[in-house]
Amino acid sequence: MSEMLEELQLEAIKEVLEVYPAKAAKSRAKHLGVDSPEGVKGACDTTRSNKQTVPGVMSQRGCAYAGSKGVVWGPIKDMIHISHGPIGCGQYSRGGRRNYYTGTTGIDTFGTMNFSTDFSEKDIVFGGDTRLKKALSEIDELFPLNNGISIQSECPIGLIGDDIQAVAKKHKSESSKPTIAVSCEGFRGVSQSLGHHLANDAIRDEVMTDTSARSDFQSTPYDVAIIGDYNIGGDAWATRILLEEMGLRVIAQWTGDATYKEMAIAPKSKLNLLHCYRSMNYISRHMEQEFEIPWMEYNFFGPSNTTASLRKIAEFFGGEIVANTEAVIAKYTKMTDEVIAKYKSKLEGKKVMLYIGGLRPRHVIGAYEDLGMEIIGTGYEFGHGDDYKRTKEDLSRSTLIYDDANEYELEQFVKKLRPDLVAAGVKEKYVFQKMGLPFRQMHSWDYSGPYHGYDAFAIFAKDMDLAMNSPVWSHTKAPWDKQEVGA
Ligand code: ICE
Repeated sequence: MSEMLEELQLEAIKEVLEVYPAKAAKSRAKHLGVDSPEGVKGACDTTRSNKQTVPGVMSQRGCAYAGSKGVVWGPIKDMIHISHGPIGCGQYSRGGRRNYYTGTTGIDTFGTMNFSTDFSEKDIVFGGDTRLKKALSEIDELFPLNNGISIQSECPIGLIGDDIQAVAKKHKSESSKPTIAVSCEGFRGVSQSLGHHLANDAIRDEVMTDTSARSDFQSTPYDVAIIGDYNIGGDAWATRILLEEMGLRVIAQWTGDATYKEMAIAPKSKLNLLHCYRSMNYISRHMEQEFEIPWMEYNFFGPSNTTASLRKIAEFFGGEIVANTEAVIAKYTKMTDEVIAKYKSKLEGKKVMLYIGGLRPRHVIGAYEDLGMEIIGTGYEFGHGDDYKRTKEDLSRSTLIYDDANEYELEQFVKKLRPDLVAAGVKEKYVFQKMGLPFRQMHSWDYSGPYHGYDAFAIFAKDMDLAMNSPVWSHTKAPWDKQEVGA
């Protein structure tokens, strides 16, 4: 059975490549492959990744600005993040990611607002520094409770060579509030991944160095920081509940529902808990080197991953934390067993193909498997070699691996492998739904969530069941179920 699946997967790659001109086929072949838990040297070891997308191809990737403003900086709620450049980037990156926060928007929190210097032709020709200066002072006048400003560069800024660092420095000295310029122009790098890195570097240089925020901090032996949880649909809140029940104190949440101060006090943590490795491994390594804080990766998708992660975290602290953790696991296992009992019979054996950004293509596998579902294909839009290496541990069968796949490839792979569910992003959603296939949006949880932790598993299971077993699919047919007419 597994051999048949592998054959089909290899055939799918071959068919996709046949259509390309020779040069493109040669290049794309390096990004596609098959791997399995037994595979000695499979696609997870060899796949080419983090390379420039072939020009002219419809990529699903984002840009450096998306990685910095949209992903890392945007969720810090009490700062104002001004998109420096034309209006579109700020507008398109506003709100869609669903990183929840508490506070009064427009007064002390600003997460869903769009601040922009709204560039026009004149600014491109004559430079935009004056416009930026004006915007910064307007911000302080209109929103006096902001706890700092970050300037997020869009493409034109780097092209025309404005000195935003100087503007930021001047504003910082005048306002005495953090003013942080990030040169995350969209054209830099090959995807949003460089934006994560640039954003981490700015946190390292501008926030970690601000010791005033942590000078009066009272430590406890159980202080942890959640790193790389963006609180999509409340994920970080669901995570926090479990860590607190274990007896740990969460002193910072990066960056979902975070404040500037939470960013600055993280060096006081005893252990950094890293959920999204891709977007925040840089700063975790930095804190390890600079402040000697160890970091640990964990995975809160589905009960199996959550339980294993809780035990790993507890082991670090030992003593009563271990006992507390076992009690937490016992308490929730009853509930998650009931969820599995309710949904497994309807979902067992269903085949899933995933295509997401830089973490979830491996992290969510276990959650599907807890429901008896099978992952037959997965890929990253912008994962690096270390992400693919980590993916291997999560594979349970022969799996098609695709890096930086485009619409054409995904469509062909789906037609060939015929999964029961496609779980990817909004750019893919309607393509597959129109093909008559159940689909779940795995970036912003399709208006649902949270998906992290035990309670959230009930939501995840219900969402997958709704997507797969909705009566709507009896009114439409996948292309391979249709009778050929007149052929
Ligand atoms: Fe990390 Mo969409 Fe988040 Fe990951 Fe990252 Fe992005 Fe979100 Fe996706 C993200 S930070 S926005 S877990 S950039 S869902 S890597 S692509 S898989």
